[in-house]
Amino acid sequence: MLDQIHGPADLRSLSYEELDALAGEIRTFVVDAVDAAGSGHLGSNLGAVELTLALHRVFDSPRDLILWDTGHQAYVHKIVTGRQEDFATLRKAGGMSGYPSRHESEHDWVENSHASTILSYAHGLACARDAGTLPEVAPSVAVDDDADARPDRRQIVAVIGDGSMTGGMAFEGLNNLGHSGRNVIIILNDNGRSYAPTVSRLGESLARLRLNPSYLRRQARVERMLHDMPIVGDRLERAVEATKAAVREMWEPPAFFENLGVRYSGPFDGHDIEGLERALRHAAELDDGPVVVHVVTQKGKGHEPAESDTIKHLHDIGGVKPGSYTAAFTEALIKEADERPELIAITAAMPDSTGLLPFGERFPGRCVDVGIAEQHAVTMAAGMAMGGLRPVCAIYSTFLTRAFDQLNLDVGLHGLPVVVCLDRAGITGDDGPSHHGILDMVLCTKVPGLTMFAPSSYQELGVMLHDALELTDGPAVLRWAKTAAPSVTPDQVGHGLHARKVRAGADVCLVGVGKMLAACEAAADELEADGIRATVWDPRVVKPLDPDLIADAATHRLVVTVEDGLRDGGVGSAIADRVGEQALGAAAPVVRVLGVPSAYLAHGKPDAILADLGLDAAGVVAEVRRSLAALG
Ligand SMILES: Cc1ncc(C[n+]2csc(CCOP(=O)(O)OP(=O)(O)O)c2C)c(N)n1
Repeated sequence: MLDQIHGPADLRSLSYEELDALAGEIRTFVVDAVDAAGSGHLGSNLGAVELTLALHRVFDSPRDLILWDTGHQAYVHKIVTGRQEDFATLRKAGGMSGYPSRHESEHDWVENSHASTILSYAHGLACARDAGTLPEVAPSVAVDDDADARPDRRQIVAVIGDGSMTGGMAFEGLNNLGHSGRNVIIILNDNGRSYAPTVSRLGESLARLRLNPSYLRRQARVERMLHDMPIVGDRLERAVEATKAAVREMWEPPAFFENLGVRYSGPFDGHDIEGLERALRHAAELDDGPVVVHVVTQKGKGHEPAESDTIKHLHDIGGVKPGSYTAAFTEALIKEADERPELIAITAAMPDSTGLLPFGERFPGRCVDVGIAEQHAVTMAAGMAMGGLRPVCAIYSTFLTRAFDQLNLDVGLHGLPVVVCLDRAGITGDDGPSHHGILDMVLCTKVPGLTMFAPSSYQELGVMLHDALELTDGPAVLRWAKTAAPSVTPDQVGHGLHARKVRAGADVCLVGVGKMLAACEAAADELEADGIRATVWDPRVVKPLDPDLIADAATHRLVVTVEDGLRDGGVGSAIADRVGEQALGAAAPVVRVLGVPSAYLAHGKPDAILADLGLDAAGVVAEVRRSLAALG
């Protein structure tokens, strides 16, 4: 049946039995596609199959706007909006994105995969709709036929998970939307999970609500009553009020939403298409402000390995690999925590992929999951440090940009010893532009008093975490890539805030930041075969820069710096500055800075993207040859 679905209109003629069969086919398709891609989001998509089908049958996308928070759960949306064949290239270079993509389809509006944004987008789009500036889209024939019963208004439908509801922006959006009274339908896709179980009292209340049999019976009664009534005027009003009164009596979430000016309806079974459609139609008929439709889904539904994965219901596939920087962090953190009872680890809803799960098992009560709330995590860490604890925040590099203000002012200005550990730094690849961790060095190196480390091996990470925790008068940041970490001997490990000279040569000085050290060493080998002798430095600490590194670099006529972060304003440009000052009055060396350009880089394999940018051994060799030739 799946091959008959070329667009949302093809769904509308199907019976509920056919839809159930289609849902099964879609699940098999998604599992196979993620398996073939070797990466991708699984559990979240398997849980959203029926919801997506119901949304596309009730609403007329793209005339109605279906907006996905984070976007990792939009595979089914892609499947039913004509992109089945593109799944063969899922997350591959030049192929289909793992998130909604405006370039791919008119059904996709938002492609930023940082969480908790969708209520703000929805509010803005509702303002544009109400102002009449939203670009026109003709209604599709099928929906036009039965649209008479509904207000002639383009619907704005924002789908947000219970995990993403824990983010500050979502609360800000909800508050403002409720106050504005704009008509927006919010689908709260509640599976009780972020990556890990969702950490929030609202989440707990939602769970109580959805698990309480007497509530559900009463809810079902009210639902039946609503369903049996002609949907007009006063009587609908009265029925809705009855629903509200019924749920308000005892349960907090409805009151939580309604106190903010947002109607609440639910909870509805997110795998019952017919019931979902009824709920969505009712929501569409309301005309007095935003409404939350609370939908209960099961993450990973219909795929045994996902259903039985108690850690993350196969949110995505793959885990922490032995020998990775993340594994080194886990090991080092546990070692440090053994010695430092005041050490606390903090995660923003990602305890598994940041390597904190073994820490949490070993030290229950010393691992805090704050929800998808990076800003709060960093300022909470500031408070902890003020009070004498030693917080270590484990965050993906790309998500720290959310909390830069907090790092700069709440932590930095107060000179607090907070340690921030950034995983997935550099070019991350498959997830595309919103997930590359390329801003961290540019941003963090501007925070006064902050020390920043970039480990180049498994062993360095442990040494650096220890040294970072020894600092007591300001923040420290460590950043590392997802890739395997080189394993080195004790004599290949530095110490303190010193850079490490890896080898000496008179013709060129190569400086390789973090994992780029390996590219510089390989380039030095290749150049040596050509008679070009290279010095190689591992800066280790990218702020403050070691004066010995600067002084030595300044004795070469050519310096080439290599980093997997943004080139402009990054470590290389700071080195170039300092080398220029050092050589003042003498013949200053030429410093070539290699790094990532300011651009939204599409998805692809990290090594291939780096190679395209000249950030591999071959790129370094080419740069050295070109520059030496120009110098004559
Ligand atoms: C700002 C930010 N922090 C962290 C993440 C990583 N992340 C992606 S999906 C996700 C969990 C989302 O949970 P939920 O919204 O409930 O959706 P579900 O996958 O459970 O359907 C997290 C933490 C992110 N995308 N954005």
